[in-house]
Order: sequence, then structure tokens, then C-alpha cells
Amino acid sequence: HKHQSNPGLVVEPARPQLQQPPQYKVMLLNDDYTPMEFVVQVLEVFFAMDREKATRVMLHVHTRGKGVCGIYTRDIAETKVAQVNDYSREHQHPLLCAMEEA
Ligand code: TYC
Repeated sequence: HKHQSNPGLVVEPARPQLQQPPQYKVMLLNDDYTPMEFVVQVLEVFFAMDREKATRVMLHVHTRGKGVCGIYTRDIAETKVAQVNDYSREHQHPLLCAMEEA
């Protein structure tokens, strides 16, 4: 149907937002060479984890092969992946970060 016009300063309630943007899991992958301490620091710096949680996630990745660092919209997830991979490369560690649709 046709939308009614809204002449003047008529306050209308916002329509509820029914569509959520797709979410992406940002994953850390295990490897044999990156020092555990470096992985813990990455989780603290880029994913705002305290030391206890960062250590728990690092050990999960170490034993299970991969693990979730956080869930974000696409732009934020892409930025996290690029930041972590750039940072790991700068420090000459093979640590890999990747994203997948949640
Ligand atoms: N497996 C590495 C080691 O034994 C530690 C590690 C943990 C590496 C998690 C990567 O995402 C990773 N030093």
C-alpha cells in the first residue's frame, strides 16, 4: 500500500528492527611453532580477554586445533583477522586467524 506522508514534526515510534546482520566467528588455528605466551597476548590485546580467559582459549586451540576468539559483524571480523595475521607476521610467527559465518 501507499505510505502516508508525515507533514510537520510528528513523532512516530521507530519500527522494530527485525533483521540482524550476519555474524561471523573469528577463529584462531593451532600450529606447532607459535609460543603459547604470544597467543595469550594476542587474545588479550585484540579480543579484550583477561589473562585467565586468554589462557583457557589458547589451551583449547592448542588441544582441539581451533577455537573461537569472538563473534562479530563482517567488517569487525575482517578487521580482527587482518590485525592478528599482520601482527603475527610482524613477529615472524605462523599463527593464523580466520573467520567463518556463525
Ligand atoms: N601449539 C603451540 C605450541 O605448542 C601453541 C599454540 C596455541 C599455537 C594456539 C597456536 O593458535 C595457537 N607452542
